[in-house]
Amino acid sequence: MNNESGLKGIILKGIGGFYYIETAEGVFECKARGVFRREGLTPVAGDRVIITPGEEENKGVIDLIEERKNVLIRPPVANLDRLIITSSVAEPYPNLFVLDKLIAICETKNIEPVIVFTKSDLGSTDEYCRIYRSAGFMSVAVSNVTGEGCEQVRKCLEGYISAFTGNSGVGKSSLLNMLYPDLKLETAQISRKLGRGRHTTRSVELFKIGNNSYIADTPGFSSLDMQRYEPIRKDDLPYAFREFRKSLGKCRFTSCTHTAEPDCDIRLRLEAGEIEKTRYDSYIKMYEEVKNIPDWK
Ligand SMILES: Nc1nc2c(ncn2[C@@H]2O[C@H](COP(=O)(O)OP(=O)(O)OP(=O)(O)O)[C@@H](O)[C@H]2O)c(=O)[nH]1
Ligand SMILES: [Mg+2]
Ligand SMILES: [Zn+2]
Repeated sequence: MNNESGLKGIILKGIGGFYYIETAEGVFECKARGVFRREGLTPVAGDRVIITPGEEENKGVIDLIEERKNVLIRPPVANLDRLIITSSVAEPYPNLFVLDKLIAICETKNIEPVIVFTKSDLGSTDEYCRIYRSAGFMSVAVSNVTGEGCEQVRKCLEGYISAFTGNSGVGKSSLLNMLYPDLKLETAQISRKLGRGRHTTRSVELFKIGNNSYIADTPGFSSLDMQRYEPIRKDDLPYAFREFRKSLGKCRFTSCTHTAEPDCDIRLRLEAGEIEKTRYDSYIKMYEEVKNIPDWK
């Protein structure tokens, strides 16, 4: 492969086999070499690539996908520094189990989760924010009606590649439009009948913000999408709850699963109110899901 003529870039989006790649020489529309498909490697937004420009202006082919820092299936995006996990305190209401699962996936993929609660004009965000701050996360209440939290979210995107994720209808695109009005993303009214959104955003797209930040708007997921993630093995699970980590090694039994054992440091801290009940409950539920998967699998 001749990389002398290669041009470095980042995939902004992929549609129907074409990828749009931002380079120092503008945006190129590219196809991926067949070898990627044969290797089962699908280019996704956020991938850093090397392309060879073709004869036609601003067209080319992707020659190489650089090694990824991480990749998510839902939303399909690579090399994330931050995942902005968005829930709303009005319809659709937060599902803390889904939220904690997403956070746990972030922890295993070296992505810093930022927990955002939208529609603070319609309900109280206090308890939700308290839970996640106490667990050690940046947690922000926002409203596109009052503008609350806007600047805080904008700040935490600076200098990073971030993606917004959350249920359809929580207001991801609305929030992005408030932060960056030039984006003019499509948003929708909540369907009254279903009480949830209608998947207004249909594909993942990365946008460049300022000089060195990228943000991805993504379509909302359903909780079924979670099943497409490799389960976190039971031995790794306690590490995916960051507020548990300082207890690890302090339980009476070295093999403590933190579910029922006596003198479990995590359970002691739960009783002392240092660990949030909802977070611990999510751990137990995730543990139940994976406890019968043998270690060798
Ligand atoms: N009251 C209130 N409504 C909001 C707020 N943010 C978003 N909405 C409304 O919620 C609805 C859904 O917003 P979207 O931005 O389309 O939601 P989304 O998360 O992008 O949804 P998908 O693209 O389907 O995943 C719209 O009617 C918005 O006006 C908010 O802070 N307060
Ligand atoms: Mg949207
Ligand atoms: Zn324990």
